[in-house]
Amino acid sequence: MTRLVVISNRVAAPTGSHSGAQGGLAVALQAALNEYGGLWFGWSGEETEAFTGTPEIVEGGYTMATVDLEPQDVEEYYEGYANRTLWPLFHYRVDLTEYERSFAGGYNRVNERFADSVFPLLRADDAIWIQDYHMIPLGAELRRRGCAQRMGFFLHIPWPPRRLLTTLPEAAELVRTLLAYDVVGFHTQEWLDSFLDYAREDLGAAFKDGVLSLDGRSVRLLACPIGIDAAEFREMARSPRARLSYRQMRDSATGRDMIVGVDRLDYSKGLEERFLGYERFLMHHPEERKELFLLQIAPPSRATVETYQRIRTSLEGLAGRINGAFADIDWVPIRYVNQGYARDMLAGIYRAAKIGLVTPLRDGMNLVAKEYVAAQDPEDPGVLILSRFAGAAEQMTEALLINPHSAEEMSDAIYQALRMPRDERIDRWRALMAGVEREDVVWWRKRFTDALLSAGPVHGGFNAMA
Ligand code: GDG
Repeated sequence: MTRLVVISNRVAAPTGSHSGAQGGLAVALQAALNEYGGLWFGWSGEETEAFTGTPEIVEGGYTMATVDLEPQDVEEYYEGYANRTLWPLFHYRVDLTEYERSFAGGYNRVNERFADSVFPLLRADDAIWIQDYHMIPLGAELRRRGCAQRMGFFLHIPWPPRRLLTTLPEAAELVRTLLAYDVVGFHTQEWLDSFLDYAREDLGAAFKDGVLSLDGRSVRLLACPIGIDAAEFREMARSPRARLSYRQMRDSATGRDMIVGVDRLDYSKGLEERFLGYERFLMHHPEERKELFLLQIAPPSRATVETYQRIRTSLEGLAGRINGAFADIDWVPIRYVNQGYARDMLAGIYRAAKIGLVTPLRDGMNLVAKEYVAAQDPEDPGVLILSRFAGAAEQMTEALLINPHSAEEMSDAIYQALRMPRDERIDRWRALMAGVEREDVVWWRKRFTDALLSAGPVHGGFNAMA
């Protein structure tokens, strides 16, 4: 039987536990690998003096193989090219993008090292699925080492518009490496269209029936929105720990309505704009002030990168200013929390919130929006307010869709959500939940792997840099 090999920057141990603090990608892939069995390869998250290339192996529901990286690798590949070049650029933030040759060099070097390390672990009939922007050139590196297996790549973040991508000195080279894959997947048609625009206009690629052709290679492009493990999440929302956190939140709310936001502390998530929109609401609706509060959970991420330190400082200032301006002895408008919570506790917190405020400025998909929906009480569901610029907005059209840059739109949506009759909340929630259940993580995984498996074995000879 074909084995699934997943390769991504970070991997999660095959423990099957739901209580750890994990990102959306980790949860989604664990669900896929547990069902399939297989191999998950990536960076251990650890540093070593001298790269050995020999993976450490952990066996469980699937096999986990990880390698340590040298400090310079981490600096140039992870903190540099991945987090300071590709992440901001692909989230349309040219103003925050750092264009350093050393970053690009480190990125290519580490992808070569990953290829060297994983290549001996591969079997002839594996289907290889490489994840995300850290590893765009890995497929090309594997092909160079003689890898003829079926290979797919999935991008978890947006693909930027052509005019923005052309600011990247390595753009053409990077895009050409994607031709090493048999299937390339994006969350939405919008990201796929942006990719296609660049490939056609700048590289002269042809496109017909979902297949992109360039330099004698053909790649199937797929819009394939990721979902959550909806059934698991719904169950988790009813678990004893979720009930406990639900009860704790309701008690501490003392009859007030809660708005919840849950995001990694990242500038793409629009946290400052969210606070400003909420402030606008407090200014425009003084009568509502003490009837609600905003709980913003924002565990720090990428804390060694300066832009992330800046956003943390700026948000603390903003929360302090808004609380200073509006708080009373018995009420604080924003509860701003910089730590992570176990997933089952999060499920209880989502369920206790009358409004889920998910307002990224740009987001590949956004799983929090789907988790919020899955955690609701079907008899008395809360309202999802969702940014038009999250990939999730393509599917979740029954949410209150807003432009997160507009404080007024956000304020109006909060008001509408608070006033929304129960019947309308139920109608919207049912439609949203049906989508979350139908297009869940298993659907996503199948859609992608079906396309990958039907690609057929590869006819070697790929050389992207030639
Ligand atoms: C990238 C793309 C795309 C958050 N706080 C805690 C916690 N989380 C979990 C959430 C959710 C996940 O992290 C976040 O997923 P998102 O999708 O919202 O965002 P990114 O981390 O930026 O993920 C994104 C995703 O990849 C998948 O393709 O949707 O667009 O940017 O699952 O629940 N989990 C726990 N404690 C927390 O405090 N346990």
